[in-house]
Amino acid sequence: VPEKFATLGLTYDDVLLLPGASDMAPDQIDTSSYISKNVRVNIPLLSAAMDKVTEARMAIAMARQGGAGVLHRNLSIADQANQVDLVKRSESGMVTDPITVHPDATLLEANDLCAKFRISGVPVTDAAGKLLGIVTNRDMAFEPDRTRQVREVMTPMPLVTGKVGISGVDAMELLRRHKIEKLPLVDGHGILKGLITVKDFVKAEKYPNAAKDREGRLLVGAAVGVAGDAYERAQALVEAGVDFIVVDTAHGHSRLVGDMVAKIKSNSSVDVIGGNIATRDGAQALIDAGVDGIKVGVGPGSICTTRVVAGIGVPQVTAIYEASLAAKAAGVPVIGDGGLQYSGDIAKALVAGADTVMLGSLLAGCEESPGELLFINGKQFKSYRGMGSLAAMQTRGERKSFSKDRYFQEGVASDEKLVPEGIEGQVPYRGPLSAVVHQLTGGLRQSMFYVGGRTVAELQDNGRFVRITSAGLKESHPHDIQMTVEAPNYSRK
Ligand code: RVP
Repeated sequence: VPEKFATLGLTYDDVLLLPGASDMAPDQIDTSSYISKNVRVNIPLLSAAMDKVTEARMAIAMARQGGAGVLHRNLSIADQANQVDLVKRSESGMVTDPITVHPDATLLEANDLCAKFRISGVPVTDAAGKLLGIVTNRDMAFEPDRTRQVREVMTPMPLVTGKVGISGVDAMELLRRHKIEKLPLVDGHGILKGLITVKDFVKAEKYPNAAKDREGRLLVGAAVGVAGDAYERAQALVEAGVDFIVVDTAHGHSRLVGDMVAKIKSNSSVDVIGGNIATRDGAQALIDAGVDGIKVGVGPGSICTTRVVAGIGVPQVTAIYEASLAAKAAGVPVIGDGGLQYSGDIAKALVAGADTVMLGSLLAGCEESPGELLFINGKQFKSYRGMGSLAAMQTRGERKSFSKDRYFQEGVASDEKLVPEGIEGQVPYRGPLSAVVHQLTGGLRQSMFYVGGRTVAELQDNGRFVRITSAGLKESHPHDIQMTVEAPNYSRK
């Protein structure tokens, strides 16, 4: 019988990592880890399945940096599957949705397009998207009459084209052999599906650490729920090529979650992650249901009010540790989800037993997150909200919420009856993801050096905590000084 009062719950601000004996050079550090049994990433970071954090653009950026994004599910099945498709087709340098021009457009219009998007040429397609030719700067340069139609000067089909899914090596070989700069990709019906350019290969070299699947496409995950057509959603995502599915709820220790995990697992071969839980028993229940990964976190999120509204939760370091006791024995990776405020919290999560961490607020301010830049008093912000906030759960005009079953409120008849477990707000704009991830992984590499762990596994084995008091926390942050210059990896909350 468990005791009425369980152990003392600790979180990130309650602990620090002890410095340990270290004899490594910084370039020997390997931050790769596992999201789930079969999905490996090069940095242990995931972007949260939230509608202000992860859509295709963020997922592409995360995978390029070596981590992965989990696409949120507050959108229709078709839209979410399309997002998976966008990530999978983006590859290391393919343009999935190229700018095109209609054959009846004038040269002036085509030229304006090239100038606007800073490109040197555009595929010509009809209304159905069928590739008819290509028009480049060179076709237009010697044509003084700008009112002529594109169809009169374009290089018409047959062009050198590639099939959708062509490998980078094969594409490069085609570009080289035909001495061309652009390779349109078409499907079996001649419909334009993408464009590979020489310029994009330079980009591929820019992301040497990208996290990719066996075919060299960027990794991506996607969230599903448990209610309504959640299973059909999972099937559509699998069909679109998703690498892992997260059965994503606020209470993963519920039979519905275990059943959904088992159902998806029985009919597909992608990894299935279950969550969220915050206890050893919760982790064990998911393991028994057959999960490939466990997501831990009840209430730690920056936008989350579950702990106040329902009085439920476990401080995150303890939650991760408890869950990992069951998970390690079963060989199932653990994701520490929510509550991270600084790069130092990543290593703390890993030492507690996580294999990767999931970030919401730390990434919501990036350029690649969905949503517009807000200007308030001359400062730049982006909006951020919990998936359990009223705004994310309510119906707005035509737009319904697809994700309120995360809080098991799919049956709530009207918006006034919803019980939110999250809030809405804004976070400072942080610029491109690459710079943010550089600081986060840079901090992690420092942690690994201090602890004396070359790999994530060594960090987990060698890391030890010291518990601190509020005086210790005060000493940890800058003190007795007025900060005048903003650091790229530190701000007072
Ligand atoms: P944070 O990184 O602290 O912003 O937390 C992000 C996490 O918070 C998400 O990955 C999710 O598990 C959780 N979340 C999302 N919405 C809500 C809510 O409305 N309560 N919580």
